Amino acid sequence: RLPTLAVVGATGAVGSVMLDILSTRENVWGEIRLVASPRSAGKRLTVRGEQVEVQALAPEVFDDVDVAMFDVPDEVSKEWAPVAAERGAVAVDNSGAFRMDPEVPLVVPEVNAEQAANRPRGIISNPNCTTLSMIVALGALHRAYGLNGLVVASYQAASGAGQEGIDTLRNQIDKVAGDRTLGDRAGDVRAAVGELGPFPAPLAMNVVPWAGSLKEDGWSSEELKVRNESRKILGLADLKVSATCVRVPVITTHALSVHASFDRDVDADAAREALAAAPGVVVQDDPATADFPTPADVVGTDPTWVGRIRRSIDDPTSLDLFLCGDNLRKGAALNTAQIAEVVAAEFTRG
Ligand code: 11C
Repeated sequence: RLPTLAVVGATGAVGSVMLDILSTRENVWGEIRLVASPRSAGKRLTVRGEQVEVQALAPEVFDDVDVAMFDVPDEVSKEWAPVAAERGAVAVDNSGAFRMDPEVPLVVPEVNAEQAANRPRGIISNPNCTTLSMIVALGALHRAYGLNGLVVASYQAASGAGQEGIDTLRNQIDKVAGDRTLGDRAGDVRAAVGELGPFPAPLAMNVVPWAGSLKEDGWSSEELKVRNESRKILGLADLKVSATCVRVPVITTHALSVHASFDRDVDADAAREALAAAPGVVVQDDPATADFPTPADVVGTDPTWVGRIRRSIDDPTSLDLFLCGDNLRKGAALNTAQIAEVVAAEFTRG
């Protein structure tokens, strides 16, 4: 019997990418049930070429479900992932609600797939999209050289803040487009863009050094997620991580500049080879022809793209690199689907 899947949050920004992914990857599912808030119940969405009616989130939707994916806000996951687990489903959760729970594995199949089987609460967490946009490549470098430190600056897309983030950036771009008077006086862009939506400053014609909420000592929640989740996924409890998370006027695909330090001396060519051989990683790196990944070229693709790979001038044990990953695909829906497929294989193995 093929396992039954529930997709909770099917109508959101990540949910619609999920339906596309479920329609294009090898089919390992029997029934696929679509679930969303009562507001969206009754809508019909297409998955695997078939129209499926969206059901309202309720305990009964998890009856006979084997795997339930959650692409919903933290507070919804916090309440409902345990309900799905109680009813016998394995919950694969893309929120921040359970990621640091020691009884919940935090899984990136290319890095630590084996941990998906150890899930005492019946819940598996999917990492934050910023962590996910770099961690597959860093996992490969860790296997080669032994990682001991990361200094990260992110360049995060508006869609990380959901459909509201996308709509806000598009509206702001519409407001400033074509106005050649903007951009050389403080405050002129702010006055032109209108609603700031989920961002604390204008995003069109700007960069904003903030994502998430305020935590201790001035760190943002996003910066702490990059640190704590990288440590947990790589199994490096003492990894030194400093992150500065920045929002840029890109619709989808997060980019990161990473300074990574290792236990051993590194070599840029050998690092390129290790990365090129790693599943889920593509190396695009020819400085002579200005060939490197950018969000505009990467969006809509599955791998983590890496370029600008250099050995640090002042430290032979460090590499500097630039990475891009589609935050809605590998950063969210794709990794969730991959985790769910790892669980599905348990059912089909019997
Ligand atoms: C962003 N990475 O770009 C965030 C969104 O913990 O899953 C995802 C938040 C999370 O704003």
